[in-house]
Amino acid sequence: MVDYQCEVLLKGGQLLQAGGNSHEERVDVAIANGRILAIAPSLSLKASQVLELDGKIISPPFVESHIHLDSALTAGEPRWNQSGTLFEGIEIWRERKETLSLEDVKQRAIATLKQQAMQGVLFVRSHADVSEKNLIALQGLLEVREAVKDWITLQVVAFPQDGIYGSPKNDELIEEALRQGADAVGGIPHYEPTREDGVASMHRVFDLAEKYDTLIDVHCDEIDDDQSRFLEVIAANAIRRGNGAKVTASHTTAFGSYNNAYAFKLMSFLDRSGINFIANPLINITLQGRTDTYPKRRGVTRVKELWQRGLNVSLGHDCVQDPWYSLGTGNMLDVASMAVHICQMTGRQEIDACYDMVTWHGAKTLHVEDEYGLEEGKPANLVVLEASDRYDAIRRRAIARYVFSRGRLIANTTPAQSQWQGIETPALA
Ligand code: 17E
Ligand code: FE2
Repeated sequence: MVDYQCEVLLKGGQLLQAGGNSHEERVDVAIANGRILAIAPSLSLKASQVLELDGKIISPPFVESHIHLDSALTAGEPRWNQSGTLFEGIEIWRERKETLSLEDVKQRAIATLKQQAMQGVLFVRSHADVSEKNLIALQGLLEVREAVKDWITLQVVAFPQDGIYGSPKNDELIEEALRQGADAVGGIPHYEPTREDGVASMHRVFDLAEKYDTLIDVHCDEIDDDQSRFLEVIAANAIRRGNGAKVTASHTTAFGSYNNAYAFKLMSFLDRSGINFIANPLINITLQGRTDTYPKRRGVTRVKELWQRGLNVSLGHDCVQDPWYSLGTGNMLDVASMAVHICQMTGRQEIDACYDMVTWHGAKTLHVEDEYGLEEGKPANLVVLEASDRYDAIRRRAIARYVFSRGRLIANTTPAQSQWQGIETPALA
């Protein structure tokens, strides 16, 4: 009988390091009992499974820090978003959510999570619309969180899509969602009936987070209006309460439209607040700019400048085939690639940073850093990518060759092979 010392031995991969370049030297990684047992240039351990990686990169898993799983896979139901605006999307979803059932929510959420996991995503933060009279979206996603916990980590945000003060019952519903166990409290200040309501909703969100000890993730200033200024209310609350690390401002697309005099002042408050940011470049570039003629704004927050100042920025898909965005695959390299383009992060370190925004930075946003990363003793969550470094991974949308979750191989993908069948070109003399 063979006496195995580990379950899996990955041989000759390049380990990605947080904030740095790929390791030049190749390493072996041993997995045992669901955890990373050892990482060293060469390991001679008996393993039940040995995989030769031949220089492929070993990455910590992708982190999807912003998605709506309750609406995923409903594009076209009951109708297509013809204007392409956020607001038509909200109206279509309002009709679709009348017909939600638990089964419907759970089936679409799990199908989407599987699609994500097969592409190396093992940590997900999803919003659940709680401005919905029976809290079915929330209940469905809380059940899914439990059902999938052995292979993917799901966080659920209680998100009041129609505004906390948009209808009389919504304030009660969001609090009930926190009692039922949502991980984070959300908001949508730019869609509250008045500016004052928007400001009040932000104080309310911080009070609720304190009362139920949850994280905060607000859809904030998701509009091209340069007068939409709720981000400052979030920053001020985080500074006063000292909880910035647990607070996230999602979208903040209006920040791309603020005048620089205001933006520079705001930046120094953001520095002090230490809050996290999430941009959703696929969705921001399509939903925003819709009221412009030409020149047409990009409608994305100041990702490059926030990152340069050392603030934590991560990236999300936001949607996979829903009323706001009919495309989407769950692949985080699509998101990173779009960020490279619309945020103009084409410098070499900038491209690498966009990769980090869908991995380490996302883990920081989700507040799961303790269980995240490629270190001995941590849970063996990792992805082997068919790529030689981060830049190569983004450029070619490298496939996730092997996905390990809690030490188990949960998905593998075989590369497509193309063969040249055309006319041979004679070599030049
Ligand atoms: N709801 C919202 O307010 N904003 C979005 N981008 C999506 C849903 C997808
Ligand atoms: Fe969103």
